[in-house]
Amino acid sequence: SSEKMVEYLRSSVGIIHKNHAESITTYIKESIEEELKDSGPVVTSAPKKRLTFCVEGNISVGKTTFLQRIANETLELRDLVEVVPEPVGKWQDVGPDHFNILDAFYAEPHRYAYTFQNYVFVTRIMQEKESSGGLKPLRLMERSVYSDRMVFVRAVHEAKWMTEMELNIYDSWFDPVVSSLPGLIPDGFIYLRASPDTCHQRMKLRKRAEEGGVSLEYLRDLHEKHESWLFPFQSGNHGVLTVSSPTLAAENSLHPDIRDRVFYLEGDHMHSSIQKLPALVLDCEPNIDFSRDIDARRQYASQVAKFFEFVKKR
Ligand code: DCM
Ligand code: MG
Repeated sequence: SSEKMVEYLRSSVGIIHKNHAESITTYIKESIEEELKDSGPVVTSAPKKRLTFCVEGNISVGKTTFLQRIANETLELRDLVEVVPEPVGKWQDVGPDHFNILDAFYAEPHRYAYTFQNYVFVTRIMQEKESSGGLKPLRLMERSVYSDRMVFVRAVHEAKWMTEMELNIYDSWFDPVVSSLPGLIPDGFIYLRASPDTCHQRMKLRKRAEEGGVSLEYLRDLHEKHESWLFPFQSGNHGVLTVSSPTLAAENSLHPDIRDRVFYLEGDHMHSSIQKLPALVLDCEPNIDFSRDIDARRQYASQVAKFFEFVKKR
């Protein structure tokens, strides 16, 4: 019923659940107060684990805007949600010579694809470390080492910008390093989904200097990789991750607002820890404009809060 799902997601674009548009702040605050009540005296209770979600999606889909808007929806929310942006700034300014490796990669992909992906990984570890001391109960990270591996490394390898040897070297350290850094493993994913054409439009508007040469075709490749990883249809041909609906029990504990939007990653993967992780799929087509549409913002913020609540209870 993949067509059905696609149809559903298409038709649901723009639907605002007014009756559920309660403030995300109140919602999260109440659940945290409840949790504090439940956990008894502070001294005896073990420190509560923070939840981390990785926000995934194609170039220019609107991840940064989404994160800023969710985090700044209200003043109080800033105390509850920690946003960890993608370390693009570090990629544009490497070492004392201020080398821009993002630019070098797009200018000479054959030469720099491996070096760039290696550095992307290193800077994600740095970001994670910098943000891991925080006390906020919810952490939203822009992308992850998993999309690096599942989307970008696959795409640049298929484009022959990364050789067989370079891919083997990448794979030889990826798993061992990730396994030794549990902070890199999220509790779930939020997939911001839009067509490659929509992303291409937004990319032209944003005009990031380095991305002048990014073609619609490359965006299509990246889109396809996101889809076969995070979107709910059986894509056995890729041999990576597929997704399935939650079990009946899990589904019953899902709030109706997000029941049709949560799926589980399943299948063989180079890193077993992310099997069975839930993913929330959010449509980001042009008629969803976070910078202007307050209702859409509220609706999505509330869906994130419900997803948070659901994962917390698992
Ligand atoms: N990028 C990449 N490989 C990664 C992660 C990111 O090539 N593993 C690139 C894609 C974009 C930029 O970095 O050009 C991040 O921008 P955005 O957040 O808008 O996708
Ligand atoms: Mg961004």
